[in-house]
Amino acid sequence: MLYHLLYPLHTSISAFNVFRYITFRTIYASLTAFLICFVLGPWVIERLRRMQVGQYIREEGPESHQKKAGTPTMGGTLIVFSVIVSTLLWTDLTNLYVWIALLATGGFAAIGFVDDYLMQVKKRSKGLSARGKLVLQTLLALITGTLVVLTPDFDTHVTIPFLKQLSPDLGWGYVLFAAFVVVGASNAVNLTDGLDGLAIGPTIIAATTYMIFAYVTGHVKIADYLQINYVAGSGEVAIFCGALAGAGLGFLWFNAYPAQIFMGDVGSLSLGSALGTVAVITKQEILLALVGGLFVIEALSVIFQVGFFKMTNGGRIFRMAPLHHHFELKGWPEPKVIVRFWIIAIALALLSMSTLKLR
Ligand code: 57M
Repeated sequence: MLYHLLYPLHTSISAFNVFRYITFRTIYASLTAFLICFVLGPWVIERLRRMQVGQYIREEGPESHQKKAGTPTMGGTLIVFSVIVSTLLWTDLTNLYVWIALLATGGFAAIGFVDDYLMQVKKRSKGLSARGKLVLQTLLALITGTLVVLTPDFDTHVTIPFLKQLSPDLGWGYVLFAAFVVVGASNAVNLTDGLDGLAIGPTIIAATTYMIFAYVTGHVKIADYLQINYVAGSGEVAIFCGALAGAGLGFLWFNAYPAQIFMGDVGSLSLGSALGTVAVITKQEILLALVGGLFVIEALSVIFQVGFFKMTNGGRIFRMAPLHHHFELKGWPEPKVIVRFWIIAIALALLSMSTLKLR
């Protein structure tokens, strides 16, 4: 909105020329989202406490988690609110990709909100059924994928990291591929959100990485130099990524160990879908498996644990899945698990950025 209101005034106030620059608006979108979370955080925590939206802790979890019972959850409402307000404030509102990213984020937040509400407010221990949640996620992801493919000049070739020559064109099949990326990312972040700050930290790292990808992908000269896909208009999505990272930092202020608030499914499902949607828009879809490699590792630990359990009638690979619980049960203090997982996330993000040159 500010772009439309203030940039046109640059002819009389030259300083307003700065509003044309994506870099400037990305920085301030990030700071705006951070400040909204930072300022509203205490009020939201207090409101959730009064509404008794406190986390129920399942007995079968690690003993150390029992003391977390009652921690306010559904803090993802604050994250999503901050991202939407900041994005609307700082982006070019005629950009279709921005609206697609907001639609996916808001839609997945709504699914998570219903699940949290049923579980935490209506005290229905299971919330939405796993199948029901997956159907809703898939439908929304298919709509997101279709909108992306329908965007003028969108290229339905899939980018294969490191292999410049190999880039298969999926045509309309790209909608299914995009939906898989979005739903997969959403659920992987959800599984990871099991320790204080464990999901939001890598989300900030991934959002910052895709902020860079979106900027270079939307810059015709840099995209040409790097020999990556040029996606006209994807630069504005860097501002959305900046808002994601800023809101994440603001939320981390309160979700840091010992957490005063959890994000809930409303946060984890929406943040994952936001990263998946941005990965599709910037044509760095498969690379998300590296940028968000920590989320992939956590999801795979569950898949292998459940698969092995079924194959061996009760055998376990890990002491408990997802992987963060395995290290907790090995005796690592929670903060040590969290920070070491953040370190891995940073290393994977740096590796993913190197693929822009290694082609
Ligand atoms: C999402 N939710 C956390 C919080 C957060 C198939 C199976 C692997 C599913 C998985 C599961 O239930 N996943 C759901 C993870 C939960 O966090 C809430 O959920 C929101 C995210 N969706 O925002 O509201 C608990 O995580 C802890 N937490 C923190 N700090 C945070 O900032 O400490 C969360 C955020 C919270 C709190 O204790 O209650 C979760 O862990 O459920 N199931 C599991 O992950 C369970 N694993 C398991 O059963 N493993 C089995 C099989 C099935 C693989 C095995 O290894 O044999 C573990 N989680 C729980 N109990 N709660 C262990 C058992």
